[in-house]
Amino acid sequence: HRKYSLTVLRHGESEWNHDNRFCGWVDVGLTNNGLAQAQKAVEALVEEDIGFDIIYTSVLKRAKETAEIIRDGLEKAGLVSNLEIVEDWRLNERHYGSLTGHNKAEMAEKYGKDQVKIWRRSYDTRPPPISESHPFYDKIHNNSALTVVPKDQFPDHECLKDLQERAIPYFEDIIVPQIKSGQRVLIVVHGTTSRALVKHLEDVSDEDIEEINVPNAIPFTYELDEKLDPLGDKTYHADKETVRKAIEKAASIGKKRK
Ligand code: DG2
Repeated sequence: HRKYSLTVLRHGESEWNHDNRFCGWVDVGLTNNGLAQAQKAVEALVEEDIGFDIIYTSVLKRAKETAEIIRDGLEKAGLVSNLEIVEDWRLNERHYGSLTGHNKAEMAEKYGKDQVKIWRRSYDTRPPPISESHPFYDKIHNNSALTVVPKDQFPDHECLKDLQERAIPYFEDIIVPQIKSGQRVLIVVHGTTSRALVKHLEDVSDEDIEEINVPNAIPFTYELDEKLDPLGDKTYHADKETVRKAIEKAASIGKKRK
């Protein structure tokens, strides 16, 4: 029977989600819509009386801002007090390599939809690496939030498998002990980090993970047994139609620049 629960949330719409650009390690903020989406996520959690003891997030501001909105909202509703937010670079989005900054639909036009789907959703195919002359190379490397990343671990490009190899040890070593000690944990992360957690928890195959898309700003909860195996499907904290549309949006290649 039910022993633990764990809630995961992808950040609200970021500036580059809005502009339909590959983002990865570029540190953009949330749009006004993203802020409002995070507020909606708070309302859903409050409605269901869901509180947490600790929040884990990445060092990128789209995730951190979302985590702060959740914390502030839950505190205001009286569901939590002094909720700690722990950030770590190992929960960052995957590094999108040379695709960083490019419009997703334009890349599909140039390289074909199938290739872009492989880059976005395959388990182990990396996008091409970012070069030092890439327009966003300096921006990433000069970001003081990323100085915590050990030099020899700073990626030039990552696929889901690469992300999994840094994020899942962090989950196992740092987060799991908290869950097992009875803490109610929320993890506020990114599309690919969420897919890594879903793959790990649900033991999804390398092929099946290609069809799994995580929506912005809709929290989902697993009930877990003592071995941290999920008891049934994850529950999204939003109505079915909202979830369906948001997943469809996360899967879509989006629109070209106007
Ligand atoms: C998106 C995911 O990451 O893009 O890096 O562009 O979750 O931080 O918005 P997030 C990005 P896709 O893999 O869905 O294209």
